[in-house]
Amino acid sequence: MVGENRALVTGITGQDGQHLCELLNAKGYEVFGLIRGQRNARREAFEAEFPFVHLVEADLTDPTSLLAAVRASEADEVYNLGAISHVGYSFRNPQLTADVTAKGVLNLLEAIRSSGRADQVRFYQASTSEMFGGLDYNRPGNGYTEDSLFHPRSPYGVAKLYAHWIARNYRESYGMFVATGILFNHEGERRGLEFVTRKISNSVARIHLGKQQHIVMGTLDPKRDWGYAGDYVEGMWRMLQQDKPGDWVLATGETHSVAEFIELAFKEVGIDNWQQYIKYDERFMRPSEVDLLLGNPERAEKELGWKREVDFPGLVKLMVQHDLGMESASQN
Ligand code: NAP
Ligand code: F7E
Repeated sequence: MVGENRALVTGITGQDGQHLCELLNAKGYEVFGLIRGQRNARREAFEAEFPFVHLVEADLTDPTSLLAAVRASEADEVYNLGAISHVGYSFRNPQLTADVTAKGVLNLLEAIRSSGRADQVRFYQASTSEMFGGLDYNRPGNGYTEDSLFHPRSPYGVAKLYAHWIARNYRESYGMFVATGILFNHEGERRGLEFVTRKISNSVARIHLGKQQHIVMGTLDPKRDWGYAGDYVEGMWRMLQQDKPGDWVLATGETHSVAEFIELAFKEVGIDNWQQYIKYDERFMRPSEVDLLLGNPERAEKELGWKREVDFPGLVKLMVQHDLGMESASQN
């Protein structure tokens, strides 16, 4: 049976894609998800967990495949979550990052125009706090807003800034319904293990269970505005239900250091002297770092009626408890 609303989600196998497809399914959408690669290692597990999603084979770097995906889905909402999203990796593979994270958005917007569906489609672009970068001169005291100055500090941040502006340009030039969500870090039990919060929650669970001795880390000083991914996909959806498209920051309005995350995570398993479990490796350092991110979600709270529910201690607890369960059940 075909539902009333139809959504196409790129990056559906990623953290946000999984939360979003669950949310859309609960709201009665027919959900289509882009899957890439000849044999994507995530496909089998994804199909088992989300049998309601229609997977469409396509790649953000392949315009022909995107046009076919837009036509096949006949979507009225398109969420562009697909990206090379790891900041550290983007320094090692800057050209691939530009091709996927920057030009991929252009390819998708052009596919929508070529399909003749530009007037019917509402488009969400996954913009990021990494576009602000976080140098002293552009940092407002009460947090970055939709109007703050951008100064990206990584190939990822630069690629996302192009994506952000080309999305806005298609809104202004062609009158398309294009919304951008400038999202600050959001985490949870579905976060990839390559990101710092999940690396910590998983390692703490493993240390507690005697499966691991140390966590090998880069700098513990940077501060981030960390929220829960489940709360943030609700904000994405709300952006596409507005009368007019726009740009909205989603953030918690609080900032905490990597060290604070580690401290709370260890507390969750009854360990206070966490420093003895940390080892340093410069492999995890970046050529340029974003020292402090703090968002101001006032516009989203006022216009979208959105507010994060999970707070920082709640997020750390949720992630460590999830990983304790997962690691207890696995032999490795
Ligand atoms: P993620 O877990 O890293 O997922 C990225 C997704 O992009 C994966 O599904 C991946 O598919 C897909 N992808 C990579 N290369 C692709 C390509 N060439 N063609 C099509 N798809 C491709 O990211 P996330 O945390 O869910 O974030 C979702 C989006 O929000 C991303 O655009 C990210 O940059 C942005 N964002 C995230 C945060 C955050 O804190 N999480 C904050 C602000 C903005 P495979 O499974 O095939 O690898
Ligand atoms: O790093 C430091 C690292 O990789 C957070 C992406 O979703 O959010 C994310 O980008 C901080 C950085 O996230 C390790 O140097 C120390 O200061 O978890 P992360 P990120 O770079 O903030 C933004 C909003 C996005 O848009 C991105 O897509 O932690 N750090 N030691 C480490 N980071 C990692 N990954 N691993 C370490 O061992």
